[in-house]
Amino acid sequence: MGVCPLARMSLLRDNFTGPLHPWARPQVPTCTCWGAPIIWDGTFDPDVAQQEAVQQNLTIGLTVFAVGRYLEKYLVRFLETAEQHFMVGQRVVYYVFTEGPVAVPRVQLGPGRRLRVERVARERRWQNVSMARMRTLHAALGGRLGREARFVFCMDVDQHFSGTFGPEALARSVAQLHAWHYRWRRRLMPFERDARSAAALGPGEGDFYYHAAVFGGSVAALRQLTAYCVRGLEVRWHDESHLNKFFWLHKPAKLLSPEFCWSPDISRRAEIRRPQLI
Ligand code: 2GW
Ligand code: MN
Repeated sequence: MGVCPLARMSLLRDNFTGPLHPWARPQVPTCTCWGAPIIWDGTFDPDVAQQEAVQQNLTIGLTVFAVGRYLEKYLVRFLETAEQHFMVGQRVVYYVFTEGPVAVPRVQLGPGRRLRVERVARERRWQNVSMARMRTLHAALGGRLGREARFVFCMDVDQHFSGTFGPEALARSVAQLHAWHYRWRRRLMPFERDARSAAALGPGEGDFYYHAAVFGGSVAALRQLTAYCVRGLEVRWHDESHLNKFFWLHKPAKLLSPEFCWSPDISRRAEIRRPQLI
C-alpha cells in the first residue's frame, strides 16, 4: 500500500515542530494509507473542534451496557467521569442499556445532558452479551437514539474517563487502536483467522487491530456496522472479530490513538501522554 500524502508530508517536514499538526508527533503514525487521520494528543486543536461542533449544534450519543454485576461495579464511575470529560459543552444523551433500570445510579448531569435508561433482557451465556449488544444497538440507532443524536459513541462500561474526550474524536466512522496490539506486526494481531468464520481475515489482510471497547460514528454508519456484526454473530460470537472485519471492508474515517483507551497494566510508554479512558 502507498504512503498517504500526509504521511509523506510529515516525512518531508520532520524538522517541523509546531504544535497541532499531524507532524507534531513524529514518532507515531498520524495517518492511515487510506488517508484517515490517527489522532494523538497534540495533533489537533481542541478549541477548533469544539467551535465547529457548537456551530453544528450537535447532539452526541454515548451508549453503554451495564448488565448484571457490571451495573453496580462500573456504571457510576463511568458516568461521573463522562460528565467531567466526555464532550463537555456539547449536547449529550447517554443511553444506558440494563436489565435493572431501577438500580441505575442517579448521577448529577450538567446542562444540555440527559440520561435514558433502556431495559434489555439478561443473557444467560456471557458470549450472548456482546451479541445482544450489537443487536440492541442496531435497534436503538433505528429508533429514538438515531433520531436524537447525529453522532454516537459505543463504549464498554468497565473503564472510566481520565482526560478530555472531545469533538475532535467525531467522524463518520471512528475506530479505536487497541492499546495491547498497536505496536504488533500485522500477522501477529489477533484477527479471526479461521477461514470457517464469517469474521475471518485472510493472510496479509487487516490494517490495525481495533478495540471494540470504543467505536463511533454517524447514525447511518453505525447502523451499517451493527447490521454487519449482527449478521456475522449468528455464526460466531466474538463481536470484536466482526468489528475488525467490518473495518477492514469499510475503512474507518478516523482512528483514535491508544491514548484514547489506555490500559494501566501496560508499562509506561513515551508516546502515551494523557489517556482519555483507562
Ligand atoms: C461479559 C463477559 C464476561 C462476563 C461478563 C460480561 C458482561 C459484559 C456483563 O456481565 N455485563 C455487561 O454489562 N457487559 C458489557 O459488555 C459491559 O458493557 C462490558 O464492558 C462489555 C464487554 O464485556 P467486558 O468488558 O467484560 O469484556 P472485555 O473488556 O474483554 O471486552 C472486549 O471483548 C468483548 C468481547 O466480547 C467486547 O468485544 C468488548 O467490546 C471488548 O472491549
Ligand atoms: Mn471491557
